[in-house]
Amino acid sequence: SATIAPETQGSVIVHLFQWRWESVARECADVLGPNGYGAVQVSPPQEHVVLPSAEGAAYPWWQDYQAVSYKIDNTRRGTAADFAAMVETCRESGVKVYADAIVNHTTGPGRGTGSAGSSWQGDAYAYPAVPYTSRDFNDCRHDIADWNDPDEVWNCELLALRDLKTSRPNVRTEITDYLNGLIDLGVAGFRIDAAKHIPATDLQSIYAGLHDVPGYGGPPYVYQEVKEGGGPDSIKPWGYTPLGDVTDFRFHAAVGTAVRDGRLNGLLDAVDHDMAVAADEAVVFIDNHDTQRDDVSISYQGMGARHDLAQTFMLAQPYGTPKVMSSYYYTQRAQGPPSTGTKDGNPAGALTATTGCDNARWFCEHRNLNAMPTFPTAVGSTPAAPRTADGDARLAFDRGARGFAAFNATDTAWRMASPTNLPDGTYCDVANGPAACTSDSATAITVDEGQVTATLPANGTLAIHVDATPSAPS
Ligand code: LM2
Ligand code: CA
Repeated sequence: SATIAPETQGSVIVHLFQWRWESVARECADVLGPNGYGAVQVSPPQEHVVLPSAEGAAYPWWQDYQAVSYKIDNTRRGTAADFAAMVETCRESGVKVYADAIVNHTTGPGRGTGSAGSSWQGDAYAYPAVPYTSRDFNDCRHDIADWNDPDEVWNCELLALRDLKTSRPNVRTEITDYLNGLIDLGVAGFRIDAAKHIPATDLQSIYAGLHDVPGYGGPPYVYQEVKEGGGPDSIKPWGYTPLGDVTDFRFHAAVGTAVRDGRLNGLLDAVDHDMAVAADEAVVFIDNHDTQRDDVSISYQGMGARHDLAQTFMLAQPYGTPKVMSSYYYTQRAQGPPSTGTKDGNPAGALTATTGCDNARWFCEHRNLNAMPTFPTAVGSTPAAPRTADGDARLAFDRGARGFAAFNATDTAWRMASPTNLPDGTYCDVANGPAACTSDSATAITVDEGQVTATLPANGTLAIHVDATPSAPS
């Protein structure tokens, strides 16, 4: 699509949901860069509401989806300096930063002081720090009632969130300036939150003013949140693809459920025929921060290794730009991230490669995938060709002569022998280890006379490709 900037490494995105900027920076250097990630999606960086208690939680995670101003200093994830340092460190590690951009709306009702100290009055539609006043909001001041009517979907309120009148030039300029400030810091892409609730013509005008990303020689990568529902084409995912990519929820619905239930046969056909938009227009995911809470077909919490298998499958198949989910343990929907308890429910700052990730706090699902993000980069757009199946829940396929992957969505080991088009030789299993191995590593896999032989444990995976082969053992 037209908005894709040149890649530093692959295009795989990981969403480090609610991570502090300093933790993201460390992860870029220690884990994301070395394992082939192309980009990290970070939580919204703009000033947000601060809610000591709401819907049963102290400082719910969704504070961030209510914008008070476009200041990026002192969000719950750190200072403006922390943010800038993160972008720089990630860039040096070959990893782009994509920001979640809240541009459809500001806050819900009520009034208060935002994370950077700005006052806000949702009740009066007043945000002096931007500034926005009442005339900058759409006239329909009630929730969307008819979800098939574009006029309501675009111009009424989503969850009582004050709906910006993006037809106004000054509103467009405020948003463009906000995004440009992030681009000038090196941010290379945006998830456009609630894009479906903004007319495509308004978004087009907002994007038209965006700067090129310094050092990458092109505009930012844009992927728009457009959940498919009823109504005309103008509010469907394909109503927004002329402007940029879209999130394809069909993938989550089809693949998440099938992998959970151990139905792998037929999935390659499904991703080939049954998705909403073209493969190069879609961002795909097994779960995201919303589906984990509101539409749980599959998530790491409760599924464990089967969820890892699903995310590995997503990285092995050809449809869409994969977005890996990395989340945290919770017992209540609104519950915020694991906290140090020191300041306003801010997430812990001590996440490192060796501390912080455990099944009681941050799950760090992405680390379980090892160097699998190198796989889509190595195989490119080569189609998938099934090679071996054993029942419905065990499947192996080639990606041309460039990659081979196998999946065992059962609770018992699978002794697999499968033909492959990969050239004979030794490869590093990137689903289970780093892209660099030696021929005596536990993850070294041999293709001999066109055949791969291996034992996949319960819920196990295997993935080899032509760009990950052993160096000679020392
Ligand atoms: C999204 N994508 O288009 C985000 O992925 C999703 O997480 C956001 O909802 C939503 N759109 C708006 O940006 C979340 C969360 C809601 C929460 C909103 C705003 O799922 O529960 O709504 O953020 O913080 C909360 C209350 C809701 C209330 C609203 C306004 O849960 O009951 O509505 O605040 O006060 C009266
Ligand atoms: Ca709107």
